[in-house]
Amino acid sequence: MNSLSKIVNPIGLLLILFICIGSSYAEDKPNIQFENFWIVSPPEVARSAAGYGIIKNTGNEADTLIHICTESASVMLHKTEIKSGMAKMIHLKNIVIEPNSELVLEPMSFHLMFMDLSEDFFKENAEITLYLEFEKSGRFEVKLPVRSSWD
Ligand SMILES: [Cu+2]
Repeated sequence: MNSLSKIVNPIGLLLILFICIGSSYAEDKPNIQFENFWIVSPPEVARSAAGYGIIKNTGNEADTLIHICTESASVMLHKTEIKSGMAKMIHLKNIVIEPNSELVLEPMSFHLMFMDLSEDFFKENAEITLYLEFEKSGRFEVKLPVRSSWD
């Protein structure tokens, strides 16, 4: 009996340790996810293209998007605002994604603005790799297909 408990105890302790680490991990961390990201196919003479999608934070802590970049263009996060009947694009250097919320990038609202487009954008079945860096969650790599419509 004694020798059995000596074997069981260390395993039990390890299990408790793993459960503790697991639960604290889930309690106070952001959980960033990306959905339906894509780029509107630019006409051949275009200098810029817009990108849309949803950034979700299903975690219990806020996180801040601090940097976006791609090797295929220069890219910024924009927000379109209507001021005295005129649509104006505002450049956002960073944005907080609150816990259990999402940032929707869509026309006439938040969007990715790609400029100085490389040939990558005009290839058939083009796919652009976007890097997004968050203050707490670090760096993500998201593939964005270049498409001509919403379907
Ligand atoms: Cu824009």
